[in-house]
Amino acid sequence: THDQINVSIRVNQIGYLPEGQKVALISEEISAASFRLIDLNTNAEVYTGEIGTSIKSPFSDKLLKKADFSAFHQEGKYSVFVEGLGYSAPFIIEPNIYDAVGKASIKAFYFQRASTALPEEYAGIWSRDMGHPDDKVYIHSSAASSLRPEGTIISSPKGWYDAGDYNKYIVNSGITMGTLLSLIEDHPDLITTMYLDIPESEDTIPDLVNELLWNLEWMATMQDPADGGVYHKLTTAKFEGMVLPENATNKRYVVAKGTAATLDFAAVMAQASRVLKSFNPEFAESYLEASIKAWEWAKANPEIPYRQDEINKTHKPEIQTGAYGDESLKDEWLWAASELYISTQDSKYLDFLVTPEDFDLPSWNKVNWLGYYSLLRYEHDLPQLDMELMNAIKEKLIEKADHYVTFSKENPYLTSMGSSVKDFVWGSNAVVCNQGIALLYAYKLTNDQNYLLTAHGNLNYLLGINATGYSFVTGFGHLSPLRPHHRLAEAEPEKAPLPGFLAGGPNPGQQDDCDYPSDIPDESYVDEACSYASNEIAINWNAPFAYLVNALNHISQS
Ligand code: 9MR
Repeated sequence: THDQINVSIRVNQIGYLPEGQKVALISEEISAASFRLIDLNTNAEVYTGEIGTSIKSPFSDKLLKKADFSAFHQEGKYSVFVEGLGYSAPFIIEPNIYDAVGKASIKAFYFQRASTALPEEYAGIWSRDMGHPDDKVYIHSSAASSLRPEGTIISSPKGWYDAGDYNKYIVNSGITMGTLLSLIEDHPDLITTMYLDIPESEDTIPDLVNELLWNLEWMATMQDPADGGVYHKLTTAKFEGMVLPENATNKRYVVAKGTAATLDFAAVMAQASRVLKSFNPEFAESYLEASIKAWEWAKANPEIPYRQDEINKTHKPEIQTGAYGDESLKDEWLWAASELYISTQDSKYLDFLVTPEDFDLPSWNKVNWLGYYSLLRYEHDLPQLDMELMNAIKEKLIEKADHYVTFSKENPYLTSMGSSVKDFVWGSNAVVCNQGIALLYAYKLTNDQNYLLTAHGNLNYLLGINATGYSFVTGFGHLSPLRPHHRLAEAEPEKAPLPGFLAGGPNPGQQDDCDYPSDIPDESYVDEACSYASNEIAINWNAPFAYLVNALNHISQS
């Protein structure tokens, strides 16, 4: 029987592509020298192979062994059997094996919608009543201006909840939107074929574009029409309890305009104007205007970081929610200038396109490479771009991608994740995804399969081949998070967690009060709702996951 599933045999718990690399990783000491592949429909043994020699884990003394069945291509449902251990989690071999998780990773954004009820027709058992109308949001004293003094009420509905909490933060929406808009620009066929089953599905606009519009419409309201500056966030003063949106009714504020928020906004709106051109020309035009206006505000206010502690010294009520404070703004300038240059081809932005000294992995506070990726995408349409700049971008990207490939071949998990211990930060799973995306850009430039293989290794890591044994996406895999730090889920703990969400992932920082099973960086994960530092969900983690899984899926099917 295969009822004793043993996750010490690590597999991609969703499955493998028939032609792809297929490896299981054995994370317990064993004497068996071979493994078997069992067809779960017939119970037949369909393949046997030798177990590889031990490889040391990069972060612990654990020894791991590979079971490689890449030579097996037959479609079906299988398990890896190892004498003494038992059966791995079941998995499928099929060409469209990532369709469902790819779709779910984007449908997750629908579940994060603020200011609307989610009918059962689209949300199934996760249907809910309307909450957070955000039609009466207060100007916080830190955001007061002469036309909008403290206490002024503005309307700022829609948007996505940032994460496990219910607030809406422009900086984090920035990288999230940039990543999803780039998915559309890099894989345009995807958008015409992906059906998400959302209220707008029957209109003429692709579902993915409609989903992005939900957040764009909110973002547009965060710009002060008087001067073009953008508020840093829309938030309650303190985090709400673990209750449903309809019961989370504390006063909401827009807080302090800032340069990072304004430049991120400028970048997103400029990129959105390109994507929307053929679907909604009116919005496309108004978003480009909003972008230019935001840029002008930033020019006049080039260094206004968001410093929550400082703000709280002089403004009331005290704001305790996510800070997303960023002291270094060079990268935001680069990103905004890149997107604005591509969308307007106005040469005034060219001066801001400085040559990269390094490859910086995108994260909410490091966004320059979102701009460089876009320049790479449109290089051939932009004759004015400096050759030296473009060469440096390629060189730095390839240098890093090569480093990732080398590391992935040496470490047992076959992933670029962990080439530096610093990879295991708060939201480390987004690091895995963003490294995968970088590898896909390197692949696009060179057609070198090693980059594609390593990017796929990162997907395998997220779906089970990692030091914890979890598939980190809710609802997908034999062992996946059941108690994410997610108010929408925790408010109704009797239900399965909302599906398609990537957990933050291993984080030895452990900045919460949970008990972790291990202090080792890549094992520092706990599937408990208290663990906002390792088990929260967030839009800026789901976006690169959606990019990685859908891009890999698209590449393998085209
Ligand atoms: O993703 C953010 C991480 O980089 C920071 O270290 C952490 C602490 O400031 O905050 C994370 O973002 C959280 C935000 O502040 C509030 N909403 C939930 C986010 C994910 O945990």
